[in-house]
Amino acid sequence: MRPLTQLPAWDALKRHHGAVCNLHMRDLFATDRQRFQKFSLKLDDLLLDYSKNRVTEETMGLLLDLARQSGVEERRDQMFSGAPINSTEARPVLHVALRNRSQRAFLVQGQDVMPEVRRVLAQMRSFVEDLRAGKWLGATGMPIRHIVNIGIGGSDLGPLMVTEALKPYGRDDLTSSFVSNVDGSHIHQILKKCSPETTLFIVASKTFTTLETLANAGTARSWLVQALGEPAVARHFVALSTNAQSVTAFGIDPANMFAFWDWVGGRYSLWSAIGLSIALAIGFSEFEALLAGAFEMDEHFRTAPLATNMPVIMALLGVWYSNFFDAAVHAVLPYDQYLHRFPAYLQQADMESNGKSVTLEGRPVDYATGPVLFGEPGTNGQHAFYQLIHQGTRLVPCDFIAAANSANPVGCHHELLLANFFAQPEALMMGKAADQPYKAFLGNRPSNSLLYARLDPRTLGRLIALYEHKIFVQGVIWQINSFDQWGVELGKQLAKTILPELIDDRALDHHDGSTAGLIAYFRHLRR
Ligand code: G6Q
Repeated sequence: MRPLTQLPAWDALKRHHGAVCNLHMRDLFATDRQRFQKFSLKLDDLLLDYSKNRVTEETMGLLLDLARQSGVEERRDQMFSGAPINSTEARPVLHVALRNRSQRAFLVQGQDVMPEVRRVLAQMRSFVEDLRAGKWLGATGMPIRHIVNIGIGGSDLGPLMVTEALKPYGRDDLTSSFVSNVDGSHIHQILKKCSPETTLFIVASKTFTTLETLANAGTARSWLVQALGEPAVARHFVALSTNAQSVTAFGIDPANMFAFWDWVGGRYSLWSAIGLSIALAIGFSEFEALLAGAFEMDEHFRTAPLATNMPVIMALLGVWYSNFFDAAVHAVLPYDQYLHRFPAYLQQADMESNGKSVTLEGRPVDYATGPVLFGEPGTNGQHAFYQLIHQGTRLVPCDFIAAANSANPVGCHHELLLANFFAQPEALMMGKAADQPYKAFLGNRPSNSLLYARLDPRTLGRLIALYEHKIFVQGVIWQINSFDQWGVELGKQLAKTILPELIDDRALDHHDGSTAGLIAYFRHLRR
């Protein structure tokens, strides 16, 4: 593979950047009345307006050349064909198979995985329908009223974000909580609200070895057994995992386990059995609508030409700012309270996938890769960090996201919200002259706007898949493996070594001075 910085399009973009970096978007709009039409894409009701970016038609042409020269199409086809593109773990990357609504086969080592995918979906459907109909009862014959998902990282962030986003599709008599942090305060606060007789615990862990999840599951299990006795575990615990052996060893009946497979990455797993908490909250047909929305985006990504391919366009704009404008951050700003966990979810999806500095061939990269992603729902963010986006010294490309229709049309709240959604990108782009320098806004600050009819399961599915594929395309261009997470694995090991040192007074001299000093002081405070 030719190194990224030696591709002809890279060089051309560098030269082009020199020529266009001082153009002001205000002028680009003034001289081209068709700019919005030229730089926007529509997929049914989902609109991406990318006209408020520091690009010309030539820029987009060169960025598309970069995508072609980087082999984006070939790599995309490899992903869909089940090739082991997660090279450091020698695994295929097939979250797209989990939401495949067609009859197409997805092959892993020559074997179609779709029958197994459908089998688990059917198992989930029957469990969800029974529980929601009050047919799956707790050990004392009471219906389940509270679901507690115990998981962390990919086994938490996706289901939590979606359950929050689709709250209007939930039921008041069936509530959900998510325990992730190993800090005992997290589970303590949640158990306080639960009654053992009506609570179902979902232990969500791909590996079933994650320390945080096992500690929380163990605490939940003791709490339940203390109240209802050992046999109650079978009615109050289910597991979502690839590791049947450890699930059984933990004491969960394998009949209550929902499987998935090592070709599903943790941060791409909400479409798998890991989505059980979502399906319980919103019902199985709405869960299927979520899958169908993602499938629509998959089909678009798989078949649309690069120039009209939404994830590809968003990815290329990100590359333009990261690599040619040295933008180190990216803001995701949903004007939707229900999407309040969307930035946190994307933080993992993006930063765990593209926070890499070694190429697929093992060479250190000599260019920037994934940005620091952050965000908050509008309008709250406006009263917090937007100041820096408007007048700070850093370039912060933003994605503004909103639905035209609210799930709760209260008074004129939605119009007020959307007035801000339109005003902020306009102000960021236009800027404002003033007598006093501190009141002046330079403008020329780029953003995308995503606008759709309403935040329903289908649209959420489309949105998540849009970002998943954007991240994929960027990883291909940066020539990194977006699907491993050795930094996370390191964390899983490190704490294990220190744990015994907190419990007894063994020697600390193998640590650096700071760590040894901190542990010694901790021991002192605990005495
Ligand atoms: C995701 C990561 C990571 C993982 C958690 C939980 O892509 O691999 O966030 O999801 O570490 O792992 P388990 O599901 O195995 O408990």
